[in-house]
Amino acid sequence: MPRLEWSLFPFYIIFLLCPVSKNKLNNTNYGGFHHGPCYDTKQRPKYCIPDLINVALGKEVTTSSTCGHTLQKLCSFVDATNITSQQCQLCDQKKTETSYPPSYMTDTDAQTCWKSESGITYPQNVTLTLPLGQRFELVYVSLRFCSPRPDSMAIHKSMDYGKTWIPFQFYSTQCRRIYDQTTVSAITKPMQHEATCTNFQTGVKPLTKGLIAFMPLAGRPSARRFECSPVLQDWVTATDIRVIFNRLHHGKKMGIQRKTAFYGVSEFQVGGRCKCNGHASRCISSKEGFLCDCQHNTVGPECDACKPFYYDKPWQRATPSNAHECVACECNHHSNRCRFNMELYKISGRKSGGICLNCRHNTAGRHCHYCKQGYIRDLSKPLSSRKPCKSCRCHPIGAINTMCNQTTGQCQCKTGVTGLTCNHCAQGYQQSRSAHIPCVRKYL
Ligand SMILES: *[C@@H]1O[C@H](CO)[C@@H](O)[C@H](O)[C@H]1NC(C)=O
Ligand SMILES: *[C@@H]1O[C@H](CO)[C@@H](O)[C@H](O)[C@H]1NC(C)=O
Ligand SMILES: *[C@@H]1O[C@H](CO)[C@@H](O)[C@H](O)[C@H]1NC(C)=O
Ligand SMILES: *[C@@H]1O[C@H](CO)[C@@H](O)[C@H](O)[C@H]1NC(C)=O
Ligand SMILES: [Ca+2]
Repeated sequence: MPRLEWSLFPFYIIFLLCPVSKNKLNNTNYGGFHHGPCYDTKQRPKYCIPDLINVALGKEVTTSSTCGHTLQKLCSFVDATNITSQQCQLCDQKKTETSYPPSYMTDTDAQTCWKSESGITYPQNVTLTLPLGQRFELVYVSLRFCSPRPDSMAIHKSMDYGKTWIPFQFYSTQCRRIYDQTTVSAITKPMQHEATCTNFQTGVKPLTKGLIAFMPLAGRPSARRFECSPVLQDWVTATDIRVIFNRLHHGKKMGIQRKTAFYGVSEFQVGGRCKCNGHASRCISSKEGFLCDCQHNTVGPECDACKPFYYDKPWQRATPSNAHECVACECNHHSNRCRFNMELYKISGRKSGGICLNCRHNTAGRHCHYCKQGYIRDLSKPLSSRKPCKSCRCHPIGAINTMCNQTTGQCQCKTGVTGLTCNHCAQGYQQSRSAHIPCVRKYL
């Protein structure tokens, strides 16, 4: 794991979340003991987010220009402050020692450096496209240069895997001229999901190892309440990042010649978190990319669904005031399948909407909480036992059918028949040989 630029972002990492309400949560823990940031010390579910990771690491960057197709001379500075410390190198892709491929931007080595072709002049541009492979919530995009930083540069993002692009941030010494944007110093609420242009981080010095770091939430009014701001959650979400270098610094005074100047990047980092909807504190690298380690009985690549049988409440994103854990259906251990019903959920005062399916052990009902027809509750056993119901045992000849009154156990007897299970003739009746009319009136 490469070192992240922590020192730059301390103010940012500690952003406050929405105030936690005093509502007592009473979530039942259905499976074992829970550890980690998604549960509190009393085992109650808690809003949690995954760690920040460099999601660009090892990813392939596509560039519109890389030096060395043909032999070229590129000049850069050795000393960040000394304009006479210029040194020139040859770039030639035929040899590894003189190649500067795009993979050098996302490796773990700060010394290796990608270099564009030299002699690119405005309005020609150089683009870097970085597909992230999935959706992330971005905390920063940073570029470490091995050339002077660009005079004008734009960062765009895509949320649909590169179909459409949205401007993320502009950097320019001349925002109006290059990007037709005003130079913005403060971001107001209505424009907090819009790109702005700044001349910050555009100076020619340091001549080498300069940094451009963009933090999509920095200075946005709702950043402190990020978890409660769908606008900002959307704003930081991206599947791809594109950087467009629009104009180089150049000039005799600075000792930079157009012919040998280039864009060079040694580290392209994107700090991001997996999108787990507040239900995971880590995400795990797999063949399919990063997958959330979902808690709170959720599943899915972004913990965006309740796991099977946890359908008593509708799925919801967690917030700092309510973890919105998925809750198991209450089926008294007689079913492991259920479905959610919104009507029932509303009628219950938004408490419970699960309906158990295929109740076993002769049970029936939404919660498998009573006995099916022909059975009566065996009060000597708990409802959740494997035999909570016993057969009515209605007499096959004496009773009309196999069903009995579920509170009293009384079977429905034929005329002249009596007893709980309809097993003998009533007073004034005597047994016959007919199965249809088992008891007939006595003739005195
Ligand atoms: C929490 O739920 C349990 C049963 O699940 C109940 O006994 C307890 O009284 C509840 N506590 C509160 C504070 O509602
Ligand atoms: C600037 O670099 C040049 C060449 O490396 C060196 O001769 C000169 O002394 C340096 N100047 C300063 C002020 O360090
Ligand atoms: C980059 O330059 C190409 C042609 O050189 C142009 O078609 C494209 O629109 C430019 N892109 C941006 C974002 O300026
Ligand atoms: C069951 O028996 C009780 C008590 O006699 C009676 O009130 C109830 O109506 C009976 N239930 C049915 C479904 O017949
Ligand atoms: Ca590198």
